[in-house]
Amino acid sequence: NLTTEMTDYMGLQGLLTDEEKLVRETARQFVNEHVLPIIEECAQTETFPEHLIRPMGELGFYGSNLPEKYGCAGLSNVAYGLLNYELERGDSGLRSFVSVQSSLVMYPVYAYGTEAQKEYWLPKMATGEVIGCFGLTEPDFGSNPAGMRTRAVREGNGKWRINGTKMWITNGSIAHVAVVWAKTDEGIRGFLVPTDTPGFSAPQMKGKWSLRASVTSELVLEDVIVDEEESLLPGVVGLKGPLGCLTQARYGIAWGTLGAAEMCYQTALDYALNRIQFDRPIAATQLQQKKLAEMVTELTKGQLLAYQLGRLKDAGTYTPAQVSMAKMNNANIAREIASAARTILGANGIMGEYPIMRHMANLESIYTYEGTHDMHTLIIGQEITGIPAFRS
Ligand code: TGC
Ligand code: FAD
Repeated sequence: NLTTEMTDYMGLQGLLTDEEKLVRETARQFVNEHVLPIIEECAQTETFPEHLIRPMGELGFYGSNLPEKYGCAGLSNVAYGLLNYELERGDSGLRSFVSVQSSLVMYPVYAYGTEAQKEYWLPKMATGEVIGCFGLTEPDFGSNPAGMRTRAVREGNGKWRINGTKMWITNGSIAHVAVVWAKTDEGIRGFLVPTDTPGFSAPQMKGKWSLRASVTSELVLEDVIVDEEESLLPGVVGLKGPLGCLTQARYGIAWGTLGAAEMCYQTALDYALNRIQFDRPIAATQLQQKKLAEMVTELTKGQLLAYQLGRLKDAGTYTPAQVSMAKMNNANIAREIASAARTILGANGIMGEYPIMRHMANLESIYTYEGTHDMHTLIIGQEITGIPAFRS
């Protein structure tokens, strides 16, 4: 009985262009047909659905807000956000795959790469022929990437030598190229490292209880030698390089989390209307109605926040702290909506037959990655007080 219509309490769809509506509907149909029937088994078996990579490329899902010149769709940022929403309605792992490819790999090539790097990599990444990953986090440096130990040293013959270890890297073991951030004598710099380069390995991290339908890996770089012209991203030096990419990805997450929330809300509403206890639907009780009313209210507020942020991004006037607010709020409310939905389903809420526990577990990662909830709180705190509370 579950509806396939978007939950749209405040007329969000009326604010969209025809192209944005089409993108959302195409992605929703793709998820209904190709993701929902298989995703629970993927999660149970800790498998990423690799067979969907090329079809998503054919639909233009990768780097969709980058220019058509490089084989991308050239969509608005709102359309990019809606795509994330619909994909994460299927599973956060699928949205993660597209986020990493688009915002964390294609974006730095586009924003910081040479013309030759853009022409070589972007069209192949847009189709899904080439898969990328983004290596910033290290075992001892998560929230504080400025402390990273990965080091790149000039060899003097147009080559660089890179040593270090990255951890928790989405797509790592299935990637053809890794964007690796490393300290150099000049500051932090980004390198495009083909994953078949001698000295590079990417062992998969198994045993997660969250994002099970997503590949997460370590990246180990032992005396990896790369060519400066092919590998170094010349357009940026310093932590602002990777943080600029994170701003793009966090924006997509602000939308994506709402898709997961919508799936949990709709499942709980449907269940509450059909589950009879004490001779009436549990939806007839004030307690369950309160939960459902709060869920749809938070979902709707999140949609309007994401939409306004998207329009600011399209106008080029948004700030990283505004992105932090949307990522922080929407990941948090999605996590709370999933948890409340779980209670409405009673014991059925823990079963894989319903999508809720999978989304609930996924959202624990989303609450933590791309900057934890706490870090985004502190980023907003810094913006409004002028005082960075991260460090003494
Ligand atoms: P700070 O001194 O504040 O900043 C250094 C330079 O960067 C600039 N900057 C930004 N630029 C663009 N976008 C942003 N969001 C930016 N934030 C800061 C800043 O203006 C400065 O520029 P300049 O020119 O003065 O050099 O740096 P800090 O070391 O004090 O750190 C600030 C802090 C804590 C906010 C930052 O370290 C942070 O955001 N930490 C969280 C780390 C994080 O989010 N990691 C995510 C790893 S990737 C990931 O999780 C992928 S999940 C993928 C998936 O599966 O979807
Ligand atoms: P820590 O930084 O050790 O934080 C632990 C706790 O301390 C948190 O609650 C945090 O909020 C708190 N804390 C830290 N500093 C402060 C402070 N100054 N004040 C108050 N509280 C503080 N990274 C990548 O580079 N690429 C990827 O593709 C990627 N994919 C990921 C996929 C998954 C499934 C997961 C779980 C993570 C991924 N990450 C990736 C890593 C992710 O970005 C980090 O886990 C995240 O930034 C937090 O770092 P940490 O886990 O080391 O936690």
